[in-house]
Amino acid sequence: MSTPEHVAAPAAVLPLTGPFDSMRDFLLALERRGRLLRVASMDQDLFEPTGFAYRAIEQLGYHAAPAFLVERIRRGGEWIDGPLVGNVFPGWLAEALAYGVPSPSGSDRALYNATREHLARKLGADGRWPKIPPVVIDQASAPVREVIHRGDDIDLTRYAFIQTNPGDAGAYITAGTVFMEDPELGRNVATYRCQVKGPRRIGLNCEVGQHGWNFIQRAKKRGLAAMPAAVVIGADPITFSIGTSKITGLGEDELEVSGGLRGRPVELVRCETSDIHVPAHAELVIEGEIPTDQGEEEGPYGEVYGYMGLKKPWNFYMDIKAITHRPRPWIINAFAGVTKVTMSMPQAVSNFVQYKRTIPNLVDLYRPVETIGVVLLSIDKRMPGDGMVAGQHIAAGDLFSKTIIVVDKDIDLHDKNQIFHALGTRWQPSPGSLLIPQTRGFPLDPSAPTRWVTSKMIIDATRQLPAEGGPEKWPQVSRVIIQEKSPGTFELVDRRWNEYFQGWEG
Ligand SMILES: Cc1cc2nc3c(=O)[nH]c(=O)nc-3n(C[C@H](O)[C@H](O)[C@H](O)COP(=O)(O)O)c2cc1C
Ligand SMILES: [Mn+2]
Repeated sequence: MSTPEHVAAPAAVLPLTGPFDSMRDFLLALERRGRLLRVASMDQDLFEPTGFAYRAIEQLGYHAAPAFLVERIRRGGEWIDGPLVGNVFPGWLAEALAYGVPSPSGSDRALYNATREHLARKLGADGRWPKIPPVVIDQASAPVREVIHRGDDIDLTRYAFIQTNPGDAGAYITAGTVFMEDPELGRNVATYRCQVKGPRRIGLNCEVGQHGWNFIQRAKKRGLAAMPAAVVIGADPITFSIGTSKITGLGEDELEVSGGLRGRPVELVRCETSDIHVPAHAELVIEGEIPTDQGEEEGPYGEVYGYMGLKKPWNFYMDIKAITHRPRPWIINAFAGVTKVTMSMPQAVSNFVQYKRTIPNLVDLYRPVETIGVVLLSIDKRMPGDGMVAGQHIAAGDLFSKTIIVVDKDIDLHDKNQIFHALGTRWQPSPGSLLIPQTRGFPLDPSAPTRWVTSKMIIDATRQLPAEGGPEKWPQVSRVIIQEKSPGTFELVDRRWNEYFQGWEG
């Protein structure tokens, strides 16, 4: 098989681990680890990429389903060149590579631990991430400016943006990083979905209260009828992910944190039509202007909870002034509500440090990738009430928490079997539950009809102490007895594992 023309650099010059300067280098590193599947073509008219994304998760699981790259798609009966790329953060290997764990190896769980420790070492004693400001390079040396379209030459429909779900209002830029600037606040970098509305117009869905929303309101107050912005496809994986997390406040530049995590600055280049600066090694940049006081309807769109959202009668839009890109840009699609769409580790690490201050006996904290709304935590239980105290801190502090399950420190939060076992054997629904009738919640939860408002449930599945109404003495876990009384058992079985199954066709 010949090398596809859009594979830019020969594999040998690519680093074996991150941080990477571009999404493309990161994906090629995944490919070398056997975690990127190339498919020659897919039929978008039958929503094949989305079908594939669902099936990959269903058949292989969230952690083993690979990233996939589709060379061309059939859309509206015509073949268009991609590539279109999905599931770009497959398993914990993806985060280990992206954040630059040295020689990442071992099981998915080992990679999770290694990445967490790698990032925890970067977090300052003050709980803040290191910062390195970006640098600006020459327009002439920026890969994202190899191809430039202006004026009538602009046609967004040329690129492999897709309608992810038949219920969506149309094709979307699902993983665009929106760059905005404000004279006082500086830069903002954030992912907001953008509906493709025509060859030179996109919707821009920054929800009320988001930093982007603030930036637009401030531009309007300054008297600007339209505010320049740029939507970037294929920013490097760390920059993309920081742009999707709430670890920077209003007026804090996401790129400085991205630089800090990368250990070297993000390289920027000036836009074609505005003073905004964008990552030089991105795949594609859409430059334009957002009217500050005019809007249009937008949506519906299949959102991250896995449900179709509501059509919005009024939403921002952007008129496109220029498109610049690499030759054959890689179009990254976030299959929202289907696959994992961003990297979560920095948020997880800083959350852990934050909660460790208020819950000193916190052992581990994990939001399962399978769903939003469930938060698992384990504690080193010492006092009656410890489980409920810990659960209430999380309920109050974590916007994404709705069902909060607290377990003892011997339970591995990544092992669903152990969580179910604790629910079945250690939890007494009364008094081990606390229903919070009304508090703040994440606004997209389809079960909560009033935005920002939700009820919550804390499940204290730690072994209840006598003072909490639990038994005088808890029996030992049988598996622990075999580990303690016969330490060679699991070692022997692991050693013979392949031998047992030799010639077995089950
Ligand atoms: C794939 C993806 C799509 C997203 N789409 C939106 C969106 O359409 N609107 C929105 O307000 N937030 C969206 N988010 C969440 C924001 O990116 C996130 O809240 C981010 O912290 C916002 O940055 P800001 O605080 O600078 O506004 C999305 C996140 C991801 C990962
Ligand atoms: Mn921000």
